[in-house]
Amino acid sequence: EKALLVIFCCAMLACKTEASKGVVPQIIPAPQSLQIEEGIFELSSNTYLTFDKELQPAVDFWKTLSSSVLGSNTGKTNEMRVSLDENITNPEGYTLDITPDLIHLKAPTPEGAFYGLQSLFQLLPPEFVVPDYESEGIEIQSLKIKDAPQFPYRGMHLDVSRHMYSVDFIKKYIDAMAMLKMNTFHWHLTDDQGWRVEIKKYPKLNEISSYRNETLIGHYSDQPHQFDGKRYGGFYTQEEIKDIVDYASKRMITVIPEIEMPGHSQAVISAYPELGCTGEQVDVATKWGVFEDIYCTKEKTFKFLEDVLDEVLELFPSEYIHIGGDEAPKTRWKTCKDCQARIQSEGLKDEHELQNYFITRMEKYLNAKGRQIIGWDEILEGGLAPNATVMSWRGTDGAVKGAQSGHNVIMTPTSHAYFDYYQSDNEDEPLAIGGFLPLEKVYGFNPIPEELSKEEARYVLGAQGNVWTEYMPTEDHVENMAFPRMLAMAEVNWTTPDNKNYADFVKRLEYFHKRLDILDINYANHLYETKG
Ligand code: TNX
Repeated sequence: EKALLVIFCCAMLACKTEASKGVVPQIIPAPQSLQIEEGIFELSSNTYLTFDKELQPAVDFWKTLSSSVLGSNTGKTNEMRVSLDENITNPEGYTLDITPDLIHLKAPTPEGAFYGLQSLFQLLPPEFVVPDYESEGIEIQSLKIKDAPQFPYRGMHLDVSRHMYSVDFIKKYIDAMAMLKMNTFHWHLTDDQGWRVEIKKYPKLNEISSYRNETLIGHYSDQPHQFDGKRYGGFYTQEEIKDIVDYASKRMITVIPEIEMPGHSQAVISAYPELGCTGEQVDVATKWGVFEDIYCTKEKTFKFLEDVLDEVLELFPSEYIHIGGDEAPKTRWKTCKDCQARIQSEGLKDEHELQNYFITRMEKYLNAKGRQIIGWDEILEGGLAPNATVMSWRGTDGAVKGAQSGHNVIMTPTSHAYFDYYQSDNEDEPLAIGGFLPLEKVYGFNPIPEELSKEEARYVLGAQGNVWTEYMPTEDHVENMAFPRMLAMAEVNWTTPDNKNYADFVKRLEYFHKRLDILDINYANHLYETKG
């Protein structure tokens, strides 16, 4: 009997040690420093929450996440305190100290507090977000985190022109970004294959430009496709857009709209042929590619674009407006009377300088309204608009040129940031646009081009994952391409290179699968060993 008792006591002790460990921290993106301490904090409905009112926006969000656990705040067994600390120098930084009696989060801004809460959230069991999740007390490991992002711009892009996705899906995408401490959603709203934003002044944009006579583009385009008579597409109403922008801002995410010009504008020209060079009617594009019918540089076009932007500015309070600028073939401009007359009257050398005239003119318009422009690296063509930020996608040359001439740059090179590329060479990979970008390569990305000096490197605002959707007709498919590469991009942007480690990331990612499952995110999960 004595022996049994000894065994029983040992077993109890073992249990106790097990319990005193809490959930091992598995945070993505990895914090700058994390130190495990002795003891466990037990989070429950008796945890007393206090906060400085300056940080209220972050705390409000926490309450929506955790209402089932932090319901009553009556018993006061222990405390969670969110306090303002203006000594933390990075405006998005925070410290998180967890001891058995107190969770103490300190931040200089609501953003910093929000990221601290996201880290805390990742210390809780993944089931925490399941409605009605009941817990007598969630054990959290005592620890000290000191954290701040490496880059101020941490972006994800989504193309909704080639295929459109529901408002709920856009919110789900934003939720995932927020969890990963990303802060910018680049919303690619217009392209040759469909116009997706409601514009009241030009109703044909939504009656005609928002729909095409073909459901599928991408790989289906080479095969004969029977048009079933139903138009395909749609657009987001201004009310829906306002709702999304507000939803994102509660999650500390800025939504930057992209309105493409002068290229990728065939959908517009299908509704308003007079804005093109030939005046001829064209259809909303049903295949992927680069199209020659682009905006003409006549006054009527500029008036149209200014009117459109006026409505766009009402919907999007972002400092930046993305005006495209990529892949604008000059074929039509070469033979267009209006464009040639413009070249003459402005004393320009050629059509490349005419592109620069176009972008600079739109920049002036937006600057006068207190906004800044971002353009793809083609905006370097024929000279760079004075205040523009360059989004560098064709390698890093654009970024190097931009930064060396004192312009801000955002890194999205195809080599490391194109999530429409294949992510594995498994045979069951769905058909993709080509290119090969496995998870490990995304993870290894250093957004600062080698050619830049320390001084010049300051112009690199950060990096962004791009999700072009020619080959992604469904929301499930988008998720499969975006996850887990989005997680790697989050760590590229947040974590300094000396704190990055791919093997460790993969371990944390495997743990993260449970979270993604609970959030019903259709991630690809066979990507960690790369063959090619
Ligand atoms: C080029 S990247 C484009 C997009 C396509 C993408 C496909 C860029 C600025 N333009 O229109 O969707 O390639 O990867």
